[in-house]
Amino acid sequence: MRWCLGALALALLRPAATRAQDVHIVNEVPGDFPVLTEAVLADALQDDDADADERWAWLGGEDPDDPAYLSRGSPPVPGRAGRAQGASRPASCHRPCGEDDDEPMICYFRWRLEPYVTMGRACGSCPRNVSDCTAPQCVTADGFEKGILTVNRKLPGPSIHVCLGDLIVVDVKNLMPGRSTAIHWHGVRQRGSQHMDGVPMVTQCPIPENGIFRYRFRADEVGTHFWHSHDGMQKMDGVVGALVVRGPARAEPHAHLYDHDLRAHTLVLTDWFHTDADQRFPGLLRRESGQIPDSYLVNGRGSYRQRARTDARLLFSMTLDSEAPYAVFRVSRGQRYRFRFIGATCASCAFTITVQDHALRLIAVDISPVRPVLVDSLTISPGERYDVILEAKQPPAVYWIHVRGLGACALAGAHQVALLRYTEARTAMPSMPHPGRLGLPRGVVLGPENSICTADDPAEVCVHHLVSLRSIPAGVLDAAAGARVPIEFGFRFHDDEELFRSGTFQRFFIPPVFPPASARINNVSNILGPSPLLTQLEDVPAHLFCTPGLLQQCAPAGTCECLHIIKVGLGEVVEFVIGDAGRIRNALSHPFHAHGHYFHILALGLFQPGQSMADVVRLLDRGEVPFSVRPVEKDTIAVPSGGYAVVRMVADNPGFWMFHCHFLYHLVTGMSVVLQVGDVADMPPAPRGFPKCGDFF
Ligand SMILES: [Cu+2]
Repeated sequence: MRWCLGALALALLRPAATRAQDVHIVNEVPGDFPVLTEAVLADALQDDDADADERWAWLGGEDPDDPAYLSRGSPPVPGRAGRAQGASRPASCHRPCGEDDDEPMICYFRWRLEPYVTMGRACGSCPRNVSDCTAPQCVTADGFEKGILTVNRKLPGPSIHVCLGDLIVVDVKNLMPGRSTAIHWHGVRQRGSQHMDGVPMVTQCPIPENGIFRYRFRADEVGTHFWHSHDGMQKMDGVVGALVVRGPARAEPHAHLYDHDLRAHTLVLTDWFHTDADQRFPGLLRRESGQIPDSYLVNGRGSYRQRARTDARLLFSMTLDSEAPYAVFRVSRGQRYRFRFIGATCASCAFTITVQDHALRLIAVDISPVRPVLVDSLTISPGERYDVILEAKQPPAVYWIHVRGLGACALAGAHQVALLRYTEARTAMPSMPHPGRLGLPRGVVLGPENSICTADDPAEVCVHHLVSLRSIPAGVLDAAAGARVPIEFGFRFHDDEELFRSGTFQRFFIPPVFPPASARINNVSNILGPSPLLTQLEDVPAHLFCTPGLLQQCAPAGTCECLHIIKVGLGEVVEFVIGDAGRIRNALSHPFHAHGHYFHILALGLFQPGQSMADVVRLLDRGEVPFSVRPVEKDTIAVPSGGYAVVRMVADNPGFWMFHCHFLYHLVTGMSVVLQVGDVADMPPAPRGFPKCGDFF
């Protein structure tokens, strides 16, 4: 059913303050939602001190890969050439931002989360008949048939492209049997909308099966963000997508450097198992062991080539090759394009992305615009985003875009390709052979793994050496911060006898190579309660909380599971020293992500032999750790393997916020803390009728 009737009804009901010509229903949306009533909208408008004349629109899931959409041309956006001429979609929240006649819109989405499949019946004869691969509701992934989880039967899920100041409203309906869910808006601080952060048992009750939860928050920060399930392993099975907020071109420091900033040039980069992500936790011993992805996907697309293996699967290698269409990114010769790379991966690896024969001018990291730097490859960890400018100045042709797992994912050969196609190209595929698992020459690398760029090597650029173009808040660069919080993360490895003692049930996972492990911060494996801290603090059982006495007993070799809250004062400048307890060089570079805040990257370092966190703190106290002069602001920082990161943030957003490693299997086994910013009295009250949950016995 199309929503024409609904639109008509709403147009009749609308108050005089809104304008009839602004109501547009742009496509088919799932039919079993309650209508977003005028009363709710009026409520929304009153709650936000926005202009009463605010426009609003309804959006379904437009698909940037939809051939019909592409044939109409991407909606124009301001670039150097100003407002481009072309087919604009007036109802879409994706529009030129900050034009004189522009006003904030309400951007409304309806999402259905449900189990689905790749290469299922919707895909007809794909890939034999390639046109079937773009049929409605066909999800190809890398051509390997498997069960997945989807939002509106898309992989990745619907992308959100809005302008600064828009109100984003997303109704999430959970149709996944036997699963709860919650959606986190990664990179959105949720100032004033703390209850919309989407973390089960921290900011909300998980959405139960058949339940609907309405997320509602302002797009108050320009930049490349994304969204993903923060419940269980759903993100790795497909519940993930892009969220991009654009601002006025006049406020964009790099607007003069590119001609186009197209929705179609957003790359959601995911890693991909050929099994359920759930099966990897705690993990198997004899087959599909560890948590190493089989491949990567670029905007949900790719192909898979069975890598050479020496295990039993070799017998089946002929049946595991699969071809599905690659993601294609179109450019015209002589034009300059802003590309947005989203590190939406989950496994315990960073990955690198390279575009054949095209250097990339880095202009933003997470939400920070930076002084431009020319690189050939970028290393991206889960949770990070990078914006680059690609100049289409090579001979018109088709070029490879290569994504390659690093560390353990490199050993496993996990990789993917996509295509950069000049519109003037006369061939469909690159003339160069498929770059395979090893990929393209990496050239100058942003974020080289296992390096903190101390060697003055021009082929290495590190994130703490980038220059932010934003002003630095008062106090961030002072000699001493208002408070210091050491965060030493690592693992406790368990022997089988201890782990499987009758009557004990410790949480663990089976990493590749190493013994069973639980993940920890400051020797504590964090657990959450049965009720959210933000709304039902009094319902969280007292015995779950880490107490000062218990924390003192949490020794490196001991077992310590409790609800780990670190409180900081509202408005304080807080310094985190995030250190790798493993002290192993060339291993994992854990990406730490803060909810509700951005932090400034002041320094990255490597622990010297025998050096402790306390030693580093002493160096900091003596001013012997050199700080970045204009540190970039990020919400996710990859801590060097065997090293540390020094970051500072202004704790100006009261609430309970997750602070955690963004490797999925580390998060679910306890590598997190909850930051309590301010007192409970500083936090906003729960919205009226907010769902509750908890124990009953
Ligand atoms: Cu980790």
